[in-house]
Amino acid sequence: MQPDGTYIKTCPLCEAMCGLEVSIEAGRVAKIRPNQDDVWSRGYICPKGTSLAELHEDPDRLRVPLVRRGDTFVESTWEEAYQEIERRLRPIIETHGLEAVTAYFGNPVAHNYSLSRYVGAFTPMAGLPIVYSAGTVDQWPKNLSNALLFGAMWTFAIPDIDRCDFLVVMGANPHASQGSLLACPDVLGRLDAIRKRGGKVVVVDPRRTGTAERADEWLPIRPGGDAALLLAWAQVLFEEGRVDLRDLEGRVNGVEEVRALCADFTPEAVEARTGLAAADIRRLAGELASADRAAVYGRIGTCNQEFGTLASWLVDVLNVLTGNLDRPGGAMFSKPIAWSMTSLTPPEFADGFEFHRWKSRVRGAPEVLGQVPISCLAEEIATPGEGQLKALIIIAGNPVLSAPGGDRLDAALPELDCMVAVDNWLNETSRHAHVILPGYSVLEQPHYDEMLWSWAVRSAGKFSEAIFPPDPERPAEWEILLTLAALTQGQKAADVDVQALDQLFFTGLVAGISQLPSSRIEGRDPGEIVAATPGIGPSRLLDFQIRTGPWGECYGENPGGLTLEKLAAKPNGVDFGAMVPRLGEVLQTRSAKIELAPEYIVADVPRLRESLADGEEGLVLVSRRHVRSNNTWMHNAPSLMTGRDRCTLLVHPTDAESRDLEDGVLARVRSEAGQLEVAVEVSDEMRPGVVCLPHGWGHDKVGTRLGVASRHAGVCNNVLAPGDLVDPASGNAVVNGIPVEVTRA
Ligand SMILES: Nc1nc2c(c(=O)[nH]1)N[C@H]1C(S)=C(S)[C@@H](COP(=O)(O)OP(=O)(O)OC[C@H]3O[C@@H](n4cnc5c(=O)[nH]c(N)nc54)[C@H](O)[C@@H]3O)O[C@H]1N2
Ligand SMILES: Nc1nc2c(c(=O)[nH]1)N[C@H]1C(S)=C(S)[C@@H](COP(=O)(O)OP(=O)(O)OC[C@H]3O[C@@H](n4cnc5c(=O)[nH]c(N)nc54)[C@H](O)[C@@H]3O)O[C@H]1N2
Ligand code: SF4
Ligand SMILES: [Mo]
Repeated sequence: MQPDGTYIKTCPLCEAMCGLEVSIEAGRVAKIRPNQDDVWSRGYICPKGTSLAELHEDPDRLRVPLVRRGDTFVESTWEEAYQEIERRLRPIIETHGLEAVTAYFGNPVAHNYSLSRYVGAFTPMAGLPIVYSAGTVDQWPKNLSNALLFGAMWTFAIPDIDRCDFLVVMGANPHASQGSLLACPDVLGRLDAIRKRGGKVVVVDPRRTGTAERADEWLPIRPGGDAALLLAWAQVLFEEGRVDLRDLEGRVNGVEEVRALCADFTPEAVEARTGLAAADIRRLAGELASADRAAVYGRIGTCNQEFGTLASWLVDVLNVLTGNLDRPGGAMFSKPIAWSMTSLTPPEFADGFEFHRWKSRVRGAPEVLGQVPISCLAEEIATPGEGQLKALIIIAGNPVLSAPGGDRLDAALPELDCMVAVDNWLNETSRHAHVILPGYSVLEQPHYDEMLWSWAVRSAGKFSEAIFPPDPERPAEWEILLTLAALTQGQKAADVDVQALDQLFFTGLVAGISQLPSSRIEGRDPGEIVAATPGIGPSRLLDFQIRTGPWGECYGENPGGLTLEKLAAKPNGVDFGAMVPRLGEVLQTRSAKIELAPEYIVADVPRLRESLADGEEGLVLVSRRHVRSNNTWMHNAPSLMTGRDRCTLLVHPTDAESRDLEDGVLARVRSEAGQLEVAVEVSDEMRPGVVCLPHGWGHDKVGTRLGVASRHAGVCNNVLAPGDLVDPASGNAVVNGIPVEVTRA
């Protein structure tokens, strides 16, 4: 039994990475409090942080594998579960090849100690030609724009929130999300600080969110209007001679192309599409240019929409045109203590980024950055013919609820001959699996975020140990991934040697890194490095990432420098300061300059131009998040589910009145993709003409094991999202700005 005492833990639920103090009494969690001494979060947490105990103790959480027997699941040993996978997978691969097998990676992959470090090993080791992910209902447009502007898809410029004095927040609601592609605890407190030091915060959002409430100005934009607004801001800057690259002078290609592109996007020309007054647009361009330290920050509202790529790109364009990119108080690149696997250019893009290299079989959707839209998955399973998918490995994802057209996926999944879910719950997606393999709870494993520190506002880091030792019979998720990779490669379950596979992966990685000119171990003997890095699995990898990171001891090169052991000795974390200019280090474009006007993105501008005249007819639907909810999977934590129903349709009073809707009545919401019925919440926080549903609900499906969530089922907003509605350049789903009809049910 775990001795009584207080343990330090970093919350892995979102990008804020808050420090927690977990008190254990009599082998159980007695209390979870914010860790006031955490150097990074300094005592900040949100209500989800304290729910880790409920997640750990949830009687519905799976602790042993489940294997399907007809319509039910039976508990099995790990050996039996792996054998069942082998039994199902082998004939598929022998008959149809690996083209018939795919995987889907969900959001917790990015947050999980094991999965985040081994997902990059899994796909190549398994040899899967095509995989899917939640990325195409999320940040794919920004990945695309990063790839073309900076030469690196995971290199995000983030607002230097602690030093800027003018911040534009577009399509992000940190009041709920706690920051996204912006790791920063207590974003709202930091927005208050901007205002306190005399700065200004502007929120661009069709909804007057909790974030907008804390801003100086709210721009209730028409959904999808962001790219037009940003181009108009650029146009004003050029027209008024206020473009000033400052230190970026000579380091940017394409400024003149941008000038030409935005020439006809005057504030007047975009009024209709943005729904904003030209005078306000013009004034704000001036304020942006006048501010010494300013940043534009865009997040999911600028991605999951019709012009996702253009908007994501233009956010950085504005930061460049005002000379604020890579400048303190502007939009900067973090310098993580431990470099992330995502910073490595995938071999397929070693010679530059090329798109549309292949197309999806059924719809002909072009590949972008190695993926096609997640909405393709359903038809790839359901449509017979050469290349039809027969096997699916879902890793920490719930696409039946999270993907547009998830109802089609729900109908298609039972057709698979082999479906494996690596998941801790029997939920809307995993209920279709033949085998479910659970990972550890958060409290049963160590923690250090893999990729999130790459967009953190400070160069900080912290490692927390597991609090409860996991059952020794149970593999960690990295071991599960390596085993699944081996099974996919046709190995017999009984023969899989996880340690050997891990050694193969690690030695290969070290060898690759030792050849990178940008690496601190370039030219060193990889064998020596491997021998000097003890341990196994994610902790060994993390140790390597820290030791070869900017403050690392680098295998004798910098004695006294950081190692995992040294970091672990400081559970409250270490902090090496605020972001520093480092464009030269992060740029990976061939020109070694920022490519501000990439042809591929610019080619989408005419589509935007054509849309400028589109009027506002009828209602459109957008999504929202809530601080007490986390995508589709935390509705089973009782303490988060108290209070009023949060799965409601927000409707502006004038729209409600004209449709005979009032608070609490059921409305029928219909789109070209589907329909649902949901309770109305009349609210003037909506822009008129825009209605809003939260995402991640719809827990009324038969066959799940979610006692609490199923009593608060809610409805799945993705039933309304047409699967083929995508941002064409990136293939990212459009789940905001969907035309809907709303009537009283
Ligand atoms: N309409 C609409 N749709 C959206 C969005 C939107 O804003 N609007 N947002 C999109 C975005 S940004 C995202 S990221 C996606 C998310 O889409 P998904 O990633 O598909 O959904 P999640 O709810 O994050 O799925 C988490 C799954 O992982 C499991 N899980 C939780 N913790 C662990 C763990 O430690 N290990 C393992 N193995 N499993 C675990 C949960 O039980 C759950 O099944 O949804 C997208 N869908
Ligand atoms: N509590 C909680 N935290 C989370 C999550 C969660 O589900 N719950 N999910 C996590 C995940 S996976 C992600 S990706 C992040 C997302 O983090 P955020 O990007 O901050 O996500 P949201 O809170 O959905 O805020 C998106 C905002 O975009 C607005 N919007 C919609 N359409 C448009 C548009 O066309 N233009 C503009 N300008 N705005 C628009 C919406 O009204 C909404 O307020 O949050 C993460 N954190
Ligand atoms: S904001 Fe909440 S969910 Fe996010 S890391 Fe902090 S405590 Fe966890
Ligand atoms: Mo996300």
